[in-house]
Amino acid sequence: MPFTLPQLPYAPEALEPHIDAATMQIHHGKHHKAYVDNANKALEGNAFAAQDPADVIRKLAEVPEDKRGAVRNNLGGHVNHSMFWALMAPAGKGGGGAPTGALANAINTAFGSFESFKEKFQGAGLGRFGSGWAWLVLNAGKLEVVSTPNQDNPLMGRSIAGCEGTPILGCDVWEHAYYLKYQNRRADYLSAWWNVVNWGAASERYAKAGGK
Ligand code: MN3
Repeated sequence: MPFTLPQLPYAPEALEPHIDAATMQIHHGKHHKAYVDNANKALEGNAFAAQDPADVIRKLAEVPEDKRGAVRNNLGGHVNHSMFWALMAPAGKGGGGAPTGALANAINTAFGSFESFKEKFQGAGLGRFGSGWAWLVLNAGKLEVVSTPNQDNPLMGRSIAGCEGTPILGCDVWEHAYYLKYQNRRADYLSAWWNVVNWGAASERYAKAGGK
């Protein structure tokens, strides 16, 4: 079965005013769709096309060399964006606030406080030159903040992505994620983004990753 574009779990305008409807429509319907289409093109007729996309990017080194670059960028993009939509929710309706339970405790242990975690995460997003992602990952039982270029994902491993771990939270810092509303003001986008973070979804990812 080919890779498919997941539906947004909310209306495109549901994240306003923090993320505008036009950005969501183009980001999901054009950018993410192109990653899906190009990943399908790259892996057409290949056994990897029937596998879980996250599993495929985990073993990128096994993908035939002539397809590896296209899979890294496009299947990486598909995995990253599928996760990104699910990690957001309308402000006050599942989005915003602060983490609770085990994830909240682990964030306090790893970073001192929720506030210092947010500073570190925003720093990772701001410090990423050009296009990429800021991540909160669970790596060997510990939470870490990392960032990757382009559509790399920590699941690809240190030798490819420059970092490793299971993503708990990820924020797209490509200009296409914020330019229509925020233009060059990536810091403003990152500050506003906390209003739509779905901490319930992040907690589920944390538990599934084996976080305690
Ligand atoms: Mn994007």
